[in-house]
Amino acid sequence: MSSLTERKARLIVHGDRPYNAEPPLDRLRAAYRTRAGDFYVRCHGDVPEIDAETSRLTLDGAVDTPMDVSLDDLRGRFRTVTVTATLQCAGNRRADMRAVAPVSGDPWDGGAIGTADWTGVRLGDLLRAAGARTGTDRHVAFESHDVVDGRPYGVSIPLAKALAHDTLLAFAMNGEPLLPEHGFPMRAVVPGFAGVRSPKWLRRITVQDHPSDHPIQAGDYKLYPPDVTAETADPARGHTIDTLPLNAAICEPARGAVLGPGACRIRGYAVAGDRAVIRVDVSGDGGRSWIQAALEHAPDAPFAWTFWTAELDLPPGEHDLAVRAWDSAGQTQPALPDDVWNHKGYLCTCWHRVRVRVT
Ligand SMILES: Nc1nc2c(c(=O)[nH]1)N[C@H]1C(S)=C(S)[C@@H](COP(=O)(O)O)O[C@H]1N2
Ligand SMILES: [Mo]
Repeated sequence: MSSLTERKARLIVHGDRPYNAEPPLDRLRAAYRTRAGDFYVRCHGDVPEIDAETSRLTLDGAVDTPMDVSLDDLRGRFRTVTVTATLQCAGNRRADMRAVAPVSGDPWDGGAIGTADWTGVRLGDLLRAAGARTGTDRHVAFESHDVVDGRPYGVSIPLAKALAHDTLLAFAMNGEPLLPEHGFPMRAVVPGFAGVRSPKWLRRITVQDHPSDHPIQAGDYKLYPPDVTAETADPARGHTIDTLPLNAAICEPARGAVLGPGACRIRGYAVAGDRAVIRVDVSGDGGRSWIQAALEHAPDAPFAWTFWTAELDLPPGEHDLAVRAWDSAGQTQPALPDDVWNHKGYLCTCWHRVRVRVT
């Protein structure tokens, strides 16, 4: 395994403590399954160092039989499965919103996203084995080993999502143990939901009748209307960001690229939360006309992104490339950052635009 310093040097680093970084978009687009060292890192506190031999996981709350198990017990007791899924930060593409007005948080480009084969056990298998009591307003709360503002990182998901087939407690990414910055020795993977709901360095799971009251769940990661400011935001009225909306980005060519004349190959990704991407349109004239891209998707991976490729013949001059995807509900993306702007800079899903010059 490479060192953290070596891995950092390959990424665009937004901050060291906490450590936040994303890959350049052309490298992101180079492999359908993102190499662990190229996978964006989003941390709210310091990366904890955890001993996999002694580390334990607790499951308590509204269950018949609470559990307190080592990671070896966990693997021994439950079937190991692999799910190909995309993980995306709710702040992905936030940088594009700054064209409208300032936003809080790191200025992520389109690289706060990645796709991997996640191997672990189904969270639902644990919950069923423990006799989790079902009910309409039940939540599964998580607590992790890292500390954010004096409290352990904590979030929750609805029980129904915790019981879903593809929701995992993962210990491997693309067949290798998780890297420390991605949650070693074990994290949750909640496909289709914002990355924040997939806690890394997991230590406790609680079944309860209310969402987690940790600040990350109760205060952050809420979607507000554009007239709400940091001063007027009321978390109780903000929408909790769980399922992610449709999004797409152009990964190649890069913004500001200077290209030779002739056929220009445009490549990127599209992702649709818990729906499927059915079509991707690419424009060479800022959205006045569109052509359809060819799509590439892993079979049997409903929660993984779609790679796409299109070719445009561009005459000499400046050109505004744009992309928009369509999902299985026939919905597409808003055109402008003005359409999606919010002061926290979440869910930047407007058409991704890249200006290039052809000489
Ligand atoms: N314990 C813990 N889990 C966490 C976080 C964190 O700071 N601490 N960040 C979350 C956020 S906001 C995202 S987008 C994903 C990022 O996962 P990655 O760093 O493996 O890409 O982890 C989530 N899980
Ligand atoms: Mo995130």
